[in-house]
Amino acid sequence: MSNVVVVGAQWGDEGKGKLVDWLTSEAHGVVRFQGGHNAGHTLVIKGQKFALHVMPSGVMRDDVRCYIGNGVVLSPEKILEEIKKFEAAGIEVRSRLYISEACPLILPIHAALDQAREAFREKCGTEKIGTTGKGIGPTYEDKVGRRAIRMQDFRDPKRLADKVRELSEYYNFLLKNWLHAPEVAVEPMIDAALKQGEELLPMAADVPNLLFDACARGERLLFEGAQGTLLDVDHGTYPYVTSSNTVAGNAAAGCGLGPDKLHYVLGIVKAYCTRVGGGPFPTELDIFKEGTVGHHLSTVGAERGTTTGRYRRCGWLDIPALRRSNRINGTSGLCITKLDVLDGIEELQLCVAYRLDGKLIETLPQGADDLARCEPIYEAMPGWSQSTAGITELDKLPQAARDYLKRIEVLAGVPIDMVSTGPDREHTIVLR
Ligand code: 2SA
Ligand code: MG
Repeated sequence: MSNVVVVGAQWGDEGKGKLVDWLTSEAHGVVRFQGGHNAGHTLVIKGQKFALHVMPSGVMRDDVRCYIGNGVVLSPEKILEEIKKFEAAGIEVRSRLYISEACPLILPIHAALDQAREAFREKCGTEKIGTTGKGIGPTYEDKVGRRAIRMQDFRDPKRLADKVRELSEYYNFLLKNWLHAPEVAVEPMIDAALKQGEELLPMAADVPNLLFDACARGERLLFEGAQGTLLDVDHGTYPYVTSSNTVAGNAAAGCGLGPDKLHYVLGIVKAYCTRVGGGPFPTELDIFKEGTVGHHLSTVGAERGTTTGRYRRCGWLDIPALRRSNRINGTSGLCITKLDVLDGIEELQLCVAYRLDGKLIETLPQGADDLARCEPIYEAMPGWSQSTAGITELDKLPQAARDYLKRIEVLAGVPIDMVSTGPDREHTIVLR
C-alpha cells in the first residue's frame, strides 16, 4: 500500500492513534493535516502509556519523519512541551519533525477567547459547543480572517511582536467589554512567543516541497486525521463541530500535497459511538446509571477525554452516521476498534436508520437541527460472553462477534479491513 489517510469516521476518539502507530511500521513519514492540541491520542506500547496531542503518532518509531502541515493550528508552548516529554523518555524528535511555515499559531489569548466565548454562550442561555478550550476555533478564525500569526513570522521578531500587539488590542477589547472576561497580558505573551520561536525555527520547513520530494523518492506517507468526520466544520453536526475540515479530502489541502497522492482511506470506527462536548447524539445512552449498557461502555471502554479528562458520552453504533462519513471520506476500508468493550453485553442494538418527520432516512442529515429531531431505528443482535480482548485472528472471535462485524460491513457498504481488539500494537486483526 502506498499513501494512506487515516480518519475518524465518528465524533473522534475512535482509536486512530493506535492504528497510525501500527501502520507506521510500513511508512516513512506521518503527516498531521488539521486540528491542533485539542486532539488526544493514547498509545500503549509494551504496556507503557503515551498521550499525544499535536505530535504525529509516528513519533514513537525513531526512523519515521513527522510532518505538521499548514492545516494544523500550532501552539508553540504545547508542541515544545511534547517534544521535551519525548526527549525525557529518550525519544529524539527535533531532527525528524518538520513544521509547516504556514501553520497559524495558537497563543494564550486564543485560549482565553475560546473559554470566554463558551462561558458567554452559557450565560446567554445558548448551549455551549463544549470545546476543549484550547483556542482552536479563534485561531482558525484568524487564519480565515487573514490576520493569523504564522510559524514563518518567527523569522522576524519585531514584526511578530507588532502583529501580536495589534491582534491583542482587538481581542482584549472584546474580552473586557463584550465577554466580561479577564484580559491577557500582552508583553509577557510576546516574550514567551519569541523564546519559543527561537527553539522552533530550526524545525520550520517547506512541508509541501518536502512531501512532494518524499513521494518522488517512493516513500510511503500516512496522513493522520484528528477528531472525527462528524465534527467536520462543514459536514459535521454544525455548530457542534470543531473548526477544521476533518474529512479525508483535507489531507491534501492541509499539508500541500496533491490529492493524487492519497491512495487509500482507512475509516476508523469504534464498535459503538462516543462524543465529547455538546450536540445531538441519536443513539446516546445514560452512562451514569450502574448496571446499564451506557455505564458498561463508559467504564469498560475507559471513555474519558485524553485532553480534558471529560466523560465521553456513549451510545450504540450509528450506521446512518457511518454511511455519511464513508461517502464524504471516500473510505476504502474500515477498521473497527474497541470490539472487546462489547464483550459481555447480552444483546446489542445497531441503529440502522432514522425516522425524521415520519420518513425513514439512511444517512445523517446536515447540521445539528435535523439530527436532533431524528429518532433512531434499531436492529437487535445477540451479544457474546467470551472475551475478545487481544485476539489476533478473525476465526478466534466468537460467532456472534463475527456476525456483528459482517452486519456492519453490509450496512455500511464498505469492507472491514482491520479489527482492533485492544490498545496494544499487537491486538490487531488484519483481514485484507
Ligand atoms: P474544539 O476545542 O473547538 O475543537 O471543540 C469543538 C468540538 O470538537 C470536539 N473535539 C473533540 N472530540 C473528541 N476528541 C477530541 N480530542 C480530545 C480527546 C478531547 C478531550 O481525545 O478526548 O480530551 O476532551 C476533540 N477535540 C475537539 C469538542 O468536544 C467539541 O465538541
Ligand atoms: Mg482523542
